[in-house]
Amino acid sequence: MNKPLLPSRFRPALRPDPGLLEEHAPALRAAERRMLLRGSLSLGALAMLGGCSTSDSAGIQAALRAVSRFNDRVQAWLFDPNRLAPTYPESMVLKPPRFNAFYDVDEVVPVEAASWRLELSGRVAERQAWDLPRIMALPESEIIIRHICVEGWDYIGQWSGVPLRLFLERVGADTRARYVAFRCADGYWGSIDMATALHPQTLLATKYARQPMADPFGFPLRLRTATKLGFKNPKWITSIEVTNTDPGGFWEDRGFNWFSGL
Ligand SMILES: Nc1nc2c(c(=O)[nH]1)N[C@H]1C(S)=C(S)[C@@H](COP(=O)(O)O)O[C@H]1N2
Ligand SMILES: [Mo]
Repeated sequence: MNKPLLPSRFRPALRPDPGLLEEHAPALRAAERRMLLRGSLSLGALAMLGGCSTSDSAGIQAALRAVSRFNDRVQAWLFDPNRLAPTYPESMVLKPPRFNAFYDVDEVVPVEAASWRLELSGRVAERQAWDLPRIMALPESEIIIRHICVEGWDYIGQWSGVPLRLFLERVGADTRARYVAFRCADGYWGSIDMATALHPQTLLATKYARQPMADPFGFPLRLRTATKLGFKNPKWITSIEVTNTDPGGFWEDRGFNWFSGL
């Protein structure tokens, strides 16, 4: 049986508003922007690409996945590890932030700080799990950036925590590996490319608006990167793996473009 290309709760073909596109214009390089404005490829063209008829939905989905994987490679190649995403004044920060998950906010199961551990695996020298006091003792950075969800909403948020680069170096991670993968207390999982993991605006966040992060937003530890869409920012992280094998992700495995960069 075919998996649906997009989860039904998402409206099709949602894009950030034109103002947002303008603001993030440096990231949307010319070729990509042209494709976005033109309204993407036609189904017919995709079907031809995959060598199937437009009535063959499995074939179309296979073709779309092939295009998406191709896009991952192009986007990774275009990604400039030194370019910073736009930042904002503190006065624009939304308090509290806007919640989202693959379930409702009243179903959030809070994580116990005392028993919480961060497991490490894959291409890392250090194998011992970290507890929260040890994480909190690490140097902290702060970012005020725009969170953009594919559902078509966004907000300015203020996150702080240890830069992921610093953490990876501290645990002796192989930073030439391709992926950093995350597993979460709620069963969610996700992964990012190493260039994004090492980007200066990528944090393991423990605080929102300078306060300890509240339960619904990923207490005690979540990823917050300035260069990816909302779903690429796992909350309630319980394990980090450094790997060369594509780890996919909860939404990525349901057809969302894996790179999903801004
Ligand atoms: N563990 C976990 N992380 C997650 C999700 C989730 O369902 N579970 N949803 C993602 C999505 S789609 C979005 S938009 C953001 C929402 O983050 P926020 O609640 O802090 O705004 O979390 C991301 N990280
Ligand atoms: Mo999202």
